[in-house]
Amino acid sequence: MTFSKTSQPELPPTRSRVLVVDDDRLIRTLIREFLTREGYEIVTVENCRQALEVLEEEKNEFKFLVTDWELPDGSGIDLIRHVRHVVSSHYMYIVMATSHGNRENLTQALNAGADDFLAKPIDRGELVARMRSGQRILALETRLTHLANSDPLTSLPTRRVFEEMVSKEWSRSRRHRLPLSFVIFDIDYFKRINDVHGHVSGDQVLREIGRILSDSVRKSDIICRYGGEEFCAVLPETSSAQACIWAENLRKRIAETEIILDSAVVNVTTSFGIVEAMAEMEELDDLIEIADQCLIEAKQKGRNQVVS
Ligand code: GH3
Ligand code: MG
Ligand code: MG
Ligand code: MG
Ligand code: MG
Repeated sequence: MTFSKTSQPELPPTRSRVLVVDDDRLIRTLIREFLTREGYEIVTVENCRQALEVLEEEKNEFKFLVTDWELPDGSGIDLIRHVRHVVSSHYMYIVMATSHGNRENLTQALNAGADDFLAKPIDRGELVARMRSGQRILALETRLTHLANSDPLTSLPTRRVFEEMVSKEWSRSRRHRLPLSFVIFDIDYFKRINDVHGHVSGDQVLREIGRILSDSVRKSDIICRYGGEEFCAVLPETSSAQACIWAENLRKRIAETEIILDSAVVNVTTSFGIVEAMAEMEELDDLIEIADQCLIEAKQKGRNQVVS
């Protein structure tokens, strides 16, 4: 059997942020130098208190934590335990760096939640290699999260993720008394596309509509493929009048797009239902129900239009 010579797969360039916790200034400087050269973004702190402050503020930003064992105001072990407890939004790769590298300590650090162990004095090659091993785990996690959270056909967020995000955004809008609009749209006579051009072409049309939708929203808007040929958008800080203008533009853009299939070029139209969230509405289902009524009306009035 022959093995490929390149043992390290090429990793994408990274701007991953690393939190380094060590009371020794020389160590902090060394790690910063070694890892900055590799493209990492380094934040250094001297003790547990500062580490917690930084994590609290920018919890979601750090992909790595490299911590010392003995810190002026506590132990790295407790810090790791705490971080594992509070950071649940993503996986943080944790490396314990210490000169107490005996087997017992190693076991204790791993049991507390560390992923890896780095012996002091710090060797550049070893540090970089251990970080790279962490990158592999994190890349896998990112891929799995994407797979679990996105519709395989259009890559839009799934309905479950959409509902979670909408619920958070809706609470925020209520707190700040900001408008929020819900838009649902459905492809007109989509069954015909499948019947005339086949299911694969139907899928191509859905992908193209998903792409146009993604391309038509702001970062703060929340979108998904809601069902077979139905899509949704939640537009924060947007009144129903503003949402109608947005939907009208999207409707036109879709109608004007020539979708190139394997055997033909087609145009499709879409019908829209829009509702603005009101104080008396309590659940997403209330919004969907009213928007759905508007969508049905748009269909009855002849399709290819927006009803609010
Ligand atoms: P209307 O204008 O009233 O919306 O008519 P329509 O034909 O679009 O609506 P209908 O609900 O009768 O048909 C929707 C079709 O969408 C039927 C279903 O087979 C198709 N569909 C649902 N999901 C998919 C999918 O993932 N891929 C493909 N190719 N077709 C799908
Ligand atoms: Mg120390
Ligand atoms: Mg339809
Ligand atoms: Mg229908
Ligand atoms: Mg439908």
